[in-house]
Amino acid sequence: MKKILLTGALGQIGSELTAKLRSVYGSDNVIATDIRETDSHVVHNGPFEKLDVTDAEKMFDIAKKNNVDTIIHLAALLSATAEKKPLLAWNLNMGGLVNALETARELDCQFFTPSSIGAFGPSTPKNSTPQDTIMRPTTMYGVNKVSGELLSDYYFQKFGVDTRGLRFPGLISYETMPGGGTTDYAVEIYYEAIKNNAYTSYIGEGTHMDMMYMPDALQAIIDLMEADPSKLDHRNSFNVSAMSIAPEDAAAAIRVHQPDFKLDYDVDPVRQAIAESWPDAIDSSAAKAEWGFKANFDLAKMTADMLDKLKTK
Ligand code: AKB
Repeated sequence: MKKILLTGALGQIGSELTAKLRSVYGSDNVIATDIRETDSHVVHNGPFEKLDVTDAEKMFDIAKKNNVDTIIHLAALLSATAEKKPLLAWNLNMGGLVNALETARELDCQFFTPSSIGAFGPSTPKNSTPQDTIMRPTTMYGVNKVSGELLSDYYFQKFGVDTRGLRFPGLISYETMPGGGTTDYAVEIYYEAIKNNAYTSYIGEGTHMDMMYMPDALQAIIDLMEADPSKLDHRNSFNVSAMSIAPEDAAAAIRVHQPDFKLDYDVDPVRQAIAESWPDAIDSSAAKAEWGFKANFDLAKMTADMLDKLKTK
């Protein structure tokens, strides 16, 4: 049975991953941490500690005290916030990562951290973006993600730390809102569809980006962590995507349920430029071949589930 330390456990991925891991590995075996402490199931339904990931000593102490054998490091600033505060992003995203990798090295832990489609840049092939290709991002977030992939590979090659990672697309979910990302519109559009039957998109018409529904993302993390290491040619990080959509595609999927749903645009130049520097559609075939990645939700199935869950919420 794994004993897992999670950072950023109150964030969009963390809040749902904590619950999922607790259901798979047992509540006491998942130690959730975050810089904040809120009134959440993450805090109440199992071990929780407040942790600023730039505090290396505290991270190490929590991991050692709890005898963890796995670290899932999620705490990071997303692309749009990182573009506004590049130095903070460098210090937090890279400082937190190196602290988490060092803790994993010293305590001999398995390690997971997400990379992103943001690791690619304008010179990367836009369609069927290969697993191994040009990576020259033009955002601070992208610089952090490429550096993180390389650093994670380095810890595997140099120190034998069992590092693994996924290049996540935009993640769509109904439990916790994302914050500060470029792909956040694809979550907001569903909330606004329920509240106002209308949405004004800050991402322009025709701008395609990869997306995935949260249940598929959580399963992908668990499947990769459980994968036979002898089958992994890659480690940090695997392309994974379930769909490539533009705002009008999400709107069309919503109109199947709400025919009068209205979409208009008020494009934010900063987030639009970030989106245009990323691929339109990445190729997940290495993840499929090496550890059996599979997405169960396409746009239509995800839209039906999102609207249903948000109505109840
Ligand atoms: C963002 O938009 O910054 C994230 C990502 C794709 O990494 N959702």
